[in-house]
Amino acid sequence: MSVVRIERDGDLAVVTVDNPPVNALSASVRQGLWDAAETLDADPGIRGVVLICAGRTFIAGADVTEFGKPPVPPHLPDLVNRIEAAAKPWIAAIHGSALGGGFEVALGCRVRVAAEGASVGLPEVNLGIVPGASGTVRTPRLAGVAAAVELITTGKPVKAAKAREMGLIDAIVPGDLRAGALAFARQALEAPLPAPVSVRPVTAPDEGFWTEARGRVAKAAKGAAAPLRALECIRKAAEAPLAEALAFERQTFLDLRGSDQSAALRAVFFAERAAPRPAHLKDVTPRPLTRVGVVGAGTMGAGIAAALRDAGLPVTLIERDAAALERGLHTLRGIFDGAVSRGRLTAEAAADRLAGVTGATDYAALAEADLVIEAVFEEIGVKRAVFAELARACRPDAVLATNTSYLDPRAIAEGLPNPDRFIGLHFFSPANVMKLLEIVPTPDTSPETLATGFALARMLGKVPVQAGICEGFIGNRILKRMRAAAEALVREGVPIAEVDAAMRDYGFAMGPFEAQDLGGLDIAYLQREGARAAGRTVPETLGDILVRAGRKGQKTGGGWYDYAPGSRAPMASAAVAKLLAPLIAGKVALDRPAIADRLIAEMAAEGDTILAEGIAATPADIDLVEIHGYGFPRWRGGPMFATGRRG
Ligand code: T1G
Ligand code: NAD
Repeated sequence: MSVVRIERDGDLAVVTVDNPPVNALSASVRQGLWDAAETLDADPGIRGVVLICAGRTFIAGADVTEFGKPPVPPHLPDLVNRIEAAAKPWIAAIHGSALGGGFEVALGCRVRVAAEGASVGLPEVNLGIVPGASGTVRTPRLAGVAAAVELITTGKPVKAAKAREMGLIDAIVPGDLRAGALAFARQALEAPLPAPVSVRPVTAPDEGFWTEARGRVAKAAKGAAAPLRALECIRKAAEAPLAEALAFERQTFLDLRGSDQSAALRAVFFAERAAPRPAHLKDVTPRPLTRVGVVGAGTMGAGIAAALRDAGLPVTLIERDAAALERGLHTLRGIFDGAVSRGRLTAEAAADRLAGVTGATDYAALAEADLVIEAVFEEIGVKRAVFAELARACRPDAVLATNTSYLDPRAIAEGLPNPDRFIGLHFFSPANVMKLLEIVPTPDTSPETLATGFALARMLGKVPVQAGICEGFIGNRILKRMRAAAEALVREGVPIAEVDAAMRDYGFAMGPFEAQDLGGLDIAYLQREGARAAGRTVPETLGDILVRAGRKGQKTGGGWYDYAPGSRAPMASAAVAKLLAPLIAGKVALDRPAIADRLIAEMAAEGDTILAEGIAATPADIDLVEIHGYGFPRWRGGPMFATGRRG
């Protein structure tokens, strides 16, 4: 069947794009739309055209898979112009998402209407590019420069109601979109139509506007190039004639499309979409998940419970006693209240989230749970005791999961009846925010249980990555290696603050030493001490010396840095310099890019080892772990991509 079809409804035509899954603008869709404009312009029985899409969404954009290939005409900018120039006016009827080139096609239409749940956006900066078919030029003419800057430099889609307020769409159509759009079109054709978007005037803001916008956009971009380039395009659109602005946008688009950043962001885009549905589980049906239990309501347990509630799942929360349960519920309330005060959640929604949590100290409350996630203290004895309780209280087919960071899941599951339903689900802190979920099967874990882990990730909107069993799984293992390399640099004489600054310059929000001061140096220290107590040789680290001197990070007023009371601003520490002086070789001159290169190379080298051992399946998985669990700059693609390991 054709990807673009024409039907007639009296004197109106309905042009339907049907190119699953997301109606991307492949060459055949562009050609089909072009032909439709030609056919309908030549049809004397037709007065207007409604453009609508089949399936789950309006046109979601250019076909990203075509980016590396030679362009095939008709080119999208020409198509948008062709639709705008049609003798019979086109009306876009939007459902799902009109994104990127999809929204640009809608910009070529004379009028835009949308279904209630629809959203529109120009997400190109997320792919390291700018809109390439007049988005930066037509949007300011349609909705003003400020709205265009917000939409294009953030790349965030807006919902129909907000799009209507911003002037991006003309009307919201309740009920059946096709019928509503046809009725709207009939009425609109009775009066003079609004001017085509490209001929509408645009008001150029003053220099102060651009200075402020540049500062704000640069800060949010954290090193990504596209948002600032998009801003330049919008400025050109506001100040130069139409043709010049269109040419400038096209050139910027072509420049960026071939850039390293765009290649990295495209690789991340496809890796993220592949992650939730791994090929080896294609034919495996996950267990249904309707009731979930969480044991332990500390930092992680409360965060996991919040994530489950955000996805609409009822949660039973188990603690060891009433006081601990009260503390846990208090933490959980704090998470939802925080979302309310940041404007992310209404007070009613927060109350509803909390009402869906049942607290208990008796495991009998878990009798009906489909899945229970354990998040108690990181001690093998405590965890084993919890799983013994779960074995007694839960259904024999309930999936039982541990959130352990470092313990061997096989040891935790020892003696568990039906061990095929056991699995590691490693969330990251804060668990309701961080997107990464490491999924760790044991040799006994059944494919259904594994598939259920991935199904859970999909429900929670997480990025799941399967990891094999080793100390620290994928992410913490790489973190450990990177931290050791950072300490090695300090031993060679690189100042602590230079290491952190190098990683911030690279694109991380924080350097490795600042991050340890924030999280606390004691956790890793205790783990090393545990290993030493168990008879393993663990050489003394610089971090050990600091912890023994009482410097555990911000919470003790100092770690790698000093902190003034009440301040989070790191200050170089004379005390640290003195403690570490005997171990520092001298002073080496390494510039910041060289420092970052060295640490990224170490991360990638650990990635190689992890792949060789089969702990991770692909380099892309490792990159997803670093981007979604450890703040690796997305536009660099991850350590494996950045070091050329992804072909
Ligand atoms: N091109 C090709 N494939 C795409 C695609 C695209 N634009 N968008 C999605 N897919 C595939 C995706 O890989 C997956 O494939 C399947 O569709 C379902 O996606 C000139 C330069 C529309 C909100 O950035 O945001 O236009 O894994 O799992 O959750 O200015 O897809 O099934 O094989 O995400 O329902 C701008 C990106 C392009 C939109 C639907 N557009 N897509 O979400 O499904 S640049 C975008 C999305 C551009 C012009 C330019 C989402 C969605 P598979 P999914 P979903
Ligand atoms: P936490 O100390 O904040 O919370 C642990 C909670 O478990 C406490 O509320 C405690 O009362 C409860 N608890 C202890 N024994 C229990 C029992 N027998 N029955 C019921 N509840 C019990 O610890 P956390 O930071 O939330 O870590 C929990 C687990 O998550 C650990 O295995 C840890 O390694 C792992 N983890 C932590 C992080 C992190 O960043 N904090 C990240 C990933 C994984």
